[in-house]
Amino acid sequence: MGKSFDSPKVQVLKGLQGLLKEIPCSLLYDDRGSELYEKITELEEYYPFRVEEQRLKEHARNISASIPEGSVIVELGCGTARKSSIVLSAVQAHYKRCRFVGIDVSSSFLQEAHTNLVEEGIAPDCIEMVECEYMEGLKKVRTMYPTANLCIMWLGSSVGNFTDECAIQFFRDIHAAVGTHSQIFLCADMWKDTAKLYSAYYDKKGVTELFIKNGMRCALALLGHNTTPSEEDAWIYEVVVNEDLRRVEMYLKFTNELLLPEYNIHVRSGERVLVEVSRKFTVGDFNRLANEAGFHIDVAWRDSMWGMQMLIPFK
Ligand code: AVI
Repeated sequence: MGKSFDSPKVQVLKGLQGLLKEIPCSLLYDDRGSELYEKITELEEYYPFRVEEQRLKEHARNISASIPEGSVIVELGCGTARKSSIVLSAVQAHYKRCRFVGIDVSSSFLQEAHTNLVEEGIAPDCIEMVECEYMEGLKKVRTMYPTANLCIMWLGSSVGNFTDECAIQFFRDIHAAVGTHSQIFLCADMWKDTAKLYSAYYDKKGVTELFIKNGMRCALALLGHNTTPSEEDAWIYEVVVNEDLRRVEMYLKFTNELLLPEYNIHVRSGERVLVEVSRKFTVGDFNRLANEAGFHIDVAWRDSMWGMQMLIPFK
């Protein structure tokens, strides 16, 4: 796949011109994709969302105690802040005060997040929202708070959708944007029973299939190719739980060929395009990743289903 610093269109081109075809998973989250993802989080089979919320509730007190007093809690892609509010309430109870900055590209999410946090009892004058891409947002927050410890929350196990190379670069970019007075608090899904993984990504209602097809539609639209419903019906959704790479792979198999000669793209009938991967970590996998990115794991809360970790940059 193209590198994440390529434009989305270049990433799509590189991904579809290669031998093993793929598209960048960042394209899954247009408005329709975000709506479908919300529906995925409500599916019976999709355990990650619920488990993460439960674990945050169980460990909120200990998590808050690992965030130094006076820290600014910054959430990347805060959405409606439903999960971060669990930690924020605990921080407020622990220190009698908490300061929060939500970063998101969606202004409607930021407004909703603000309302939700106030409803949860977070003092309105302690909440700020920054409508931005992540790194730009982090640089702004560092300018707003030049000396405070920044606790950067990255929830939702999104690290699972990154390759090692991209995740390492992402952590390094965070470090470069905010410096050493910072920590990252994130959740990562752990490797588990393959049948459980398969059904989480191949749900009976077919919502994940629609989500994946929507991503492919967005990718092709970037190349000026608007797909028809019958073209999309000919894409078969396939899920592979790859035990060697410890990841769930979500493919679309094309049963009709796709020819875009102006871009040198030819997806043959029967060929699969990898649309998304969701990695599931072991403790060792995650330790290696953090280490290579220049962070060490300070505290972790883990069980066989889920893992949450606090990362601190090496001095
Ligand atoms: C956002 N991310 C952590 C989800 C996951 O589980 O990898 C995206 C997703 N794709 C299909 N279902 C959910």
